[in-house]
Amino acid sequence: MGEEALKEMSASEDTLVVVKPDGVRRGLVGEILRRFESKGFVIKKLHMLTMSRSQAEEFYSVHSAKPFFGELVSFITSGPVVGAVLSGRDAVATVRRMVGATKSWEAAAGTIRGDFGLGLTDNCIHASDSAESFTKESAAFFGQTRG
Ligand code: FUP
Repeated sequence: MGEEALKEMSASEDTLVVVKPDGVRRGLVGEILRRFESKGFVIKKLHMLTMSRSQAEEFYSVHSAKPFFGELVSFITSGPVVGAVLSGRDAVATVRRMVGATKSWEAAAGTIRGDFGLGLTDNCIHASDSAESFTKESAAFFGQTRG
């Protein structure tokens, strides 16, 4: 295998995105996944579910001490969400760039949050911010699901 191909392989990583209840309610699942596929990411896992309260508390455990934790848990459990494991080059950072700033009204045009909303808690999509977060969040999200 050539040096470039080896570099490409080692740069590949996984990340988790979750289309939030507002994104699902507004019919944005296809559009959001299309952007990641068009960019070149491979969908390795895909699952729709409605999170239980305890699952949401585990998923958002890094925020458990924050004043907005209750609101976050209530919102993420308010309807079905779609989680996808995306695989590709520098996935964590690249997907975060495609997602855009947390405050949707400030997010740059061309990003998902910049193009599809004005919310904060309801900002269409979650994406892991590190490899460690990916490991924790996907365990909370996929739990015992197979494959
Ligand atoms: P991000 O990684 O961009 O999703 O944003 P953060 O980790 O900063 O925030 C986690 C979630 O909490 C986001 F969905 C936004 C939400 N949030 C609030 O609801 N209120 C706040 O004051 C800050 C963040």
